[in-house]
Amino acid sequence: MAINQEVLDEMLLPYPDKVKKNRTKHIVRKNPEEGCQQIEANTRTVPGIISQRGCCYAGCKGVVIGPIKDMITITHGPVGCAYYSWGTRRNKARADDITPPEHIYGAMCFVTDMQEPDIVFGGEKKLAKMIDEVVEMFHPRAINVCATCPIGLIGDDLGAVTKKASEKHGIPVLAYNCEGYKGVSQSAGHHIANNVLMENVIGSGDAEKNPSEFVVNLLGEYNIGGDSWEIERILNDIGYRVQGVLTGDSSVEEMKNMHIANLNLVMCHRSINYIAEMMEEKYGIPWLKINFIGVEAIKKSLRDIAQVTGDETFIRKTEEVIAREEARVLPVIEHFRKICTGKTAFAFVGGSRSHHYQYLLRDLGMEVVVAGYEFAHRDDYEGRQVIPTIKTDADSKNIPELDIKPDPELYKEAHEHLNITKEKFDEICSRVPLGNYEGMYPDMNGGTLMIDDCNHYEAEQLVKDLKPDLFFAGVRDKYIAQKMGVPAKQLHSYDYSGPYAGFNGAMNFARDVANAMTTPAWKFITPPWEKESENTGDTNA
Ligand code: CFM
Repeated sequence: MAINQEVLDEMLLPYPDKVKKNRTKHIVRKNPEEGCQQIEANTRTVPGIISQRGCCYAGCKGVVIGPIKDMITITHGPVGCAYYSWGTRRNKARADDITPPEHIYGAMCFVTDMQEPDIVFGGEKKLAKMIDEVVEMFHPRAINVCATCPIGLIGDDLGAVTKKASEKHGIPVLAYNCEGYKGVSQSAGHHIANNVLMENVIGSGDAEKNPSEFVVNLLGEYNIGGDSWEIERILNDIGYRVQGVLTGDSSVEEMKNMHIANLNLVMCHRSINYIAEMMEEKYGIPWLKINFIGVEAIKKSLRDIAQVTGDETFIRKTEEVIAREEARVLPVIEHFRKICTGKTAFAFVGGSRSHHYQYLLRDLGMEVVVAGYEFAHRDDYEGRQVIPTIKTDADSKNIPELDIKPDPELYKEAHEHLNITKEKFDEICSRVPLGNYEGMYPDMNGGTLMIDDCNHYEAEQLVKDLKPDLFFAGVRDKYIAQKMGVPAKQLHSYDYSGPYAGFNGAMNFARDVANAMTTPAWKFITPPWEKESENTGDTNA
């Protein structure tokens, strides 16, 4: 489905000139003739526009730090910041691998509850007292303290308080200066969390490598609706050992020893690429982009991993697991595919899912006609190639060499691809050995639309004009679509369903999507554009 320029012109029409100029740069209609078109991303939202973005604190506390199950995370700030980031993300955790099992805190909410006098006179004493109380009551093995906007404004010294508390109680107490206003979105918070974890937790354990096993870490996977459990099931079946997941269902013990891995698998590049790169630099662990959303994508990811190991046993086992799982899930998916084929969808999600879910929707015969990220950077849209290079230094000499040697020229070109011709771009894409040249742009069809930081008004206009069969987004924009008679599903929390990753996830997703579109409820909703027509007496609408 190609989208006309008129639809865009109409959408941009009510904007003042300055806003129109700004928003135009964030909207790209794909024209394959033009090579890789540039999109503006990771810049400040126009004030006054109803954005779907979150803040720096949300990215740090809510996204990366929140799922660590055996650390207590204290929000230093007003109760609202803690309350609205409490238990909303559905990052599941098990208690059975933690001793004692009551030492998991994901279901609890800790906050210093800053009041007016604390803002006036400072909140450091209150924070120190709260850490003392938390240690006395819960005896946690580590504590995180996340700052909210007012903390930075009044100048509380988080680092000094946590350092003192750490010495006093003999446990790590980590400070995250992730005041909400920092950066332009939650993306800044991911970076802050990555830095603190890397400096203080990862690599601090004393586990040793066992040459007889191939160890992987799963990075950028947060176990929403049980996703990482399903991915781990598949990886374990093939014979890999998963040392740690960042940070879905993760624990401090696991994270401390993540440096012994042979390979890092990166699911959500946006939120964790910093750690992947730092671990490569510090410990020589290569990393590979993977995507476990959609049967074809899973197959490709598993084969890529096997290729990196260069091990015949893994290669054979991978094919066995794929064959076994496909035989089980494809007939189920096929049943729902009949309902879904030919349907169109919009996808507006954070910083990786709008792209990852395109594969799963394609498995179902659906086309994503409008896609956008809330806070991704340009490399997430346009693709960024990373070729894992297995080092042969003393630390990793037990790992076989890659079959396909990375081509330094290709690596260089990939980073420069934004300024090259379409021919060169296509040539690079076809030469990428491990299929990890990922990004929204390369995967979309000509004539479809990419929108960065799509706002409430734009989403509404596009639904009205293009009438998609399904609208994928978050809780903020889900109901815009539903009130217009278009079924909507949350791709952040999965609307209490899941997992959607892995082979089982693909079955769940197919079922949920087919159900969403076939429920008779939508027949009872008159969309606003039809009501407008009724008012004007236009009976042709
Ligand atoms: Fe990564 Fe995420 Fe996402 Fe993200 Fe998020 Fe999320 Fe997301 Mo919601 S870490 S970028 S900040 S995949 S919480 S698990 S669903 S916006 S697309």
